[in-house]
Amino acid sequence: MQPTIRHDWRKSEVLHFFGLPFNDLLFIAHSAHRRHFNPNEVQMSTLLSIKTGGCAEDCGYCPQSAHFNAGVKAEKLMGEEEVLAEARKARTAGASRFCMGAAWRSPKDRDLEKVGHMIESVKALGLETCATLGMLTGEQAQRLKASGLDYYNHNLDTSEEFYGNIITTRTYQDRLDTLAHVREAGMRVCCGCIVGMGESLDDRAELLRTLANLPEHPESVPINLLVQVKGTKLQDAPPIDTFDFIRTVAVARILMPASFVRLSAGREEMSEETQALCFFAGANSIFYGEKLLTTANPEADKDRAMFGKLGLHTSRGGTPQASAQEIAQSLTRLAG
Ligand code: SAM
Ligand code: DTB
Ligand code: SF4
Repeated sequence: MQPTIRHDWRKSEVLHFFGLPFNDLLFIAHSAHRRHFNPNEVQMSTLLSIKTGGCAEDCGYCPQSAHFNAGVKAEKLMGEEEVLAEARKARTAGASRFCMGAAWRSPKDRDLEKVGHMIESVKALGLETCATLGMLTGEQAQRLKASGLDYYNHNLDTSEEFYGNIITTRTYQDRLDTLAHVREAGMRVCCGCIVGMGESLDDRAELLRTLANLPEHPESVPINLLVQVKGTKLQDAPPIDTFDFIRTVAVARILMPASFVRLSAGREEMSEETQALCFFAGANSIFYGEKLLTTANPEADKDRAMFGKLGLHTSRGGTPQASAQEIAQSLTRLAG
C-alpha cells in the first residue's frame, strides 16, 4: 500500500495524474484534500513589499528586476513603523499571516538586522510571519529564526531544465541550498512555482515532483499564474490554458496532500468560476488584499463576496479529516 506522504514520486506517476480525464483528476485531488483539510476553509496571507525594485537578478517574469524597464521605481527598505501600520491593517481585514517581500538577490547582514526587528514586532501583533528576501546563508537563516520568523518563501518556480531560460544570474542549486538552510534553521518552508512562462507540461510535472520529493514537503505551496508585466522578458509569454492551470493545482494537492496549496499571483485575471474549481481541486490559501508586491490583486471586498457565494471561510490551520491509512487506501483505489 502507498503511504500517504511520499517523497519518492516518479515522473511517470506525476504525468499520469496530469493526463487523467479532468473529472477523475479533480475527484482524486478533492478526495485527498477533504481527508486532510476542511474543504470550506481557506487560509489568508497578506503581502507587503518592504523593499521594492532595483533587484540585481534577471528573473524574466519579474517587474522588480533592474535588467528590465517595467516602470517599477527602486526604493529603500521601508521603516518599521510603516510596516507595522500595514500589518495592523492586514490583521483587521482578517489575514492570519503577514508576508514581507524584498527585491534582493540576498540580504546584507545590516538589512537583515532591521528585518529581524520588523518580524519581532509583526509577530507581537499576533500574526504569523513570512519573509522572502532572496538567497540566505545558514547563519542568516538562523538569525531570522531567532527573530521568530515562522515561514520563509523561496520558490523553485519551474523545472531545473527550464530554469536557465528564465533566470541566468543564479542556479537551481542556489535555490535548493537556501531551502536547506531554512529547514536546518527550523523554519517552515513556503515554496512553489509560476506557470504560464512558456514551460512544457513536462516542466510542470518535474517541478511538482521536485517539491514533493524534498526531504519534507513545503508546508505552503504557492502556485502563481504568471502576471504578464509590460517591459519584462516574459511580457508576451503564451497564455496557459485555464484547465492546465487547474490541473497543476490538483496535482500539487495529490502529491503534497497535507500542505497548504496557495492560489497565488494571477487571481486578478481569473474568473470566480476558475477560482472555485481551484478551491475544489485543493487550493486552500490565497493572497488577500488589493496588492501583491507591485501588481494588483482582487479587492478584499470582492474576495469576501466570492467566499460568501462559495460558502468558504477563513482558517488559521488545517484539520485532518481522516487517518493516514484511509487516505492511502483511497488514493490507491482511485489512482489504480
Ligand atoms: N527576491 C526574492 C526572491 O526572488 O526569492 C523575493 C521576492 S520575489 C518577487 C518572490 C516570487 O514572486 C518569485 O519567486 C516569483 O515566484 C513571484 N513572482 C515575481 N514576479 C511574478 C510575476 N510577474 N507573476 C507571478 N509571480 C511572480
Ligand atoms: C509567491 O509565491 N508569490 C508572491 C509571494 N510569493 C512573494 C509574489 C507574487 C508577485 C507578483 C508580481 C508582483 O506583484 O510584483
Ligand atoms: Fe529579484 Fe526576486 Fe524579482 Fe528575481 S523574483 S528579480 S530575485 S525580486
